[in-house]
Amino acid sequence: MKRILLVALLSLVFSATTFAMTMKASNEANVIKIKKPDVELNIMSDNSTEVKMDLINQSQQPVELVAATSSIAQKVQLHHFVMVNGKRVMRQIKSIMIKPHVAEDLSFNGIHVMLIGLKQQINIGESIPLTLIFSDGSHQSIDAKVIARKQQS
Ligand SMILES: [Cu+2]
Repeated sequence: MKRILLVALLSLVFSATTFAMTMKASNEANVIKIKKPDVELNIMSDNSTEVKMDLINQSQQPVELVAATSSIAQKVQLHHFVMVNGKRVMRQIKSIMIKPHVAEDLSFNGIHVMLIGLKQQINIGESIPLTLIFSDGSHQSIDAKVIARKQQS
């Protein structure tokens, strides 16, 4: 009985260690370089706003941005624009593909990260915490700066 317990305990410790090592390795890799993360100041009627950034894939493999979280928003989605009855509307997408050695530039008018249900007011120049989760299991926490829409490039 004792032996079974010991084996179970050992395998638990081992799997926890393996998990920790995997997490560490994927964090150290930083395969995706994130440049110029900006949050749009304009808040939409549903208390949401857009985030843009440049995502540069420094690896040989395609990597997808699969999710994002922020402590200031109730939920965060990945969006693109589609035409519906002659109107540009935002729709949720499952992931954003970043090809090897390519910079995928997110924008307020194109593919973007959407902060939905803001828990607080945001002001120009403020830093908004955002965590990006990628298909290779890595994740990166960044600060996105609040800017006015006219400042976009
Ligand atoms: Cu959106």
